[in-house]
Amino acid sequence: MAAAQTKASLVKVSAAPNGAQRLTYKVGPFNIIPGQNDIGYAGMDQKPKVDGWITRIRPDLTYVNGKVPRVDVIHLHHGVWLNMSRSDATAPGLPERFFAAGEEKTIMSFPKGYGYEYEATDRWLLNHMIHNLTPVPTKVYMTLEIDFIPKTSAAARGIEPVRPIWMDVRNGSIYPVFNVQKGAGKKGVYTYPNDQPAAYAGGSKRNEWTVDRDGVLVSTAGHLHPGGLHTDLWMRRNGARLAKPACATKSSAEARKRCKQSAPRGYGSNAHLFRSDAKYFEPAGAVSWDVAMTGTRKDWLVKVRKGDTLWTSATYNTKRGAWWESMGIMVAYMADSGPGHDPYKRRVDYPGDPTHGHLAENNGHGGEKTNLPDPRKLPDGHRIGGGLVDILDFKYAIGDLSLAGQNGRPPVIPQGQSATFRNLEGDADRRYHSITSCKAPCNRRTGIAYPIADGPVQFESNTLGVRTPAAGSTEWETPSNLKVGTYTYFCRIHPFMRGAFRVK
Ligand SMILES: [Cu+2]
Repeated sequence: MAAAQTKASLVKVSAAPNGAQRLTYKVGPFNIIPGQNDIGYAGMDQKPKVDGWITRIRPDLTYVNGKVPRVDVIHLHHGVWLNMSRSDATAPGLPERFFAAGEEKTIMSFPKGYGYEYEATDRWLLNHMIHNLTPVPTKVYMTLEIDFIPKTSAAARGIEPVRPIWMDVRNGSIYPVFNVQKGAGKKGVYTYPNDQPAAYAGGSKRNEWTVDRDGVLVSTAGHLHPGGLHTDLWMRRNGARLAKPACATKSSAEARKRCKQSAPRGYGSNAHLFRSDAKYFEPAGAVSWDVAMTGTRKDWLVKVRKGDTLWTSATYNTKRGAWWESMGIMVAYMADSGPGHDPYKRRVDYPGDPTHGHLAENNGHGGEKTNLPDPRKLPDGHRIGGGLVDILDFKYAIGDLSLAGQNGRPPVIPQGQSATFRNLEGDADRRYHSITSCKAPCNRRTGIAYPIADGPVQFESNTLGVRTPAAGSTEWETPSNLKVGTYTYFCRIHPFMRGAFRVK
């Protein structure tokens, strides 16, 4: 992991609850090249100078002038903060992943009396994927707002340390993603890995972790991508059964109802610990980053024992579209001791609250009319047979809806043949593209909710580029079994890029 030491600076100090100071650091600036969508690493040369406790972290992204970029322009795909001085509990080959954020910008906070132990000698590394949805270069800072209690402060007395327990349906992968097909699962709802029998194909179950010592889970919240509905945290204890309180014997209807509601949830030896719900502010529903995840309540506190299995799953809506390169992550924080509830004796999976409200940077929803043509109504373009469609300078060379004349018309592929798309960008290691089917006419204004991968016939090139997070190839062939018709598509990475081809 080669990383340039990036400048970090403390830009603000203010008061925070429970005797903490709120320290705002900015890291960067990062030069964001046109269309960038790669993964980088940055050290942090400035952070608290004394040992202490971190009790809350809020991530953000800003331009050099301090403004928060619109999410349909610059997108925080993810930031993962690594503590290089410790090893990760659930993936011991990795440094400790102590905090992560995606575009939903979940705020992590612990109940009073718990904190992430910080040593001034800890080395931090930020793994970041900042995505430029446009061809316009810019500079951004990542900001990290930390509630910090120095060890010498009176407020530090009695704080119990917590460890991050990184639960992830693709745990251990450098780019832990999976694909969700439109229409997959049951009744438009798809849960990974439950609905994907080949998820781990004989390998270890990446979504599971065997608890390594007794302790108490103190908080968690999920991370999903657009289309995501919820992540769930479960626990399995060999031989354990959920208590069945004798609710029927209660004297009143009210008492019976209360009794049922507080009974432990789950099945077999599996106790349901928490569901982190995606609360969409997005008017179009579960299709964009205009969302907040719910986090556990302060009184959640779940006791676990050495040898228990924690497992997680991620659920997506598949009625509206396909969701390529999706994630399902749930970082839980665990203390070695303290009071807690037995999830086999009583219910612990009470709904939590969203960690924030609607964010103004999510106001560009898109979907308004534009001057782009409806490709179904255009005359035939070039007859390319099984030929090539090159992608260069953020354009599909033929069939791009932004082009005039013959080149802007849908090229014609004879039925039964395949044309080949090639990503010819000079910096294809940082500028990736895709060919992703969308519902015709697919010519409306770009925003966080438009276009989406909602083509009635699904096709997907995967991310064309040479290294992770791209799929490793710069070429993709159109399916040879397409029926006669005009097919519209977009680039998932730069959704202003739209095109069409015609099968005849
Ligand atoms: Cu692109």
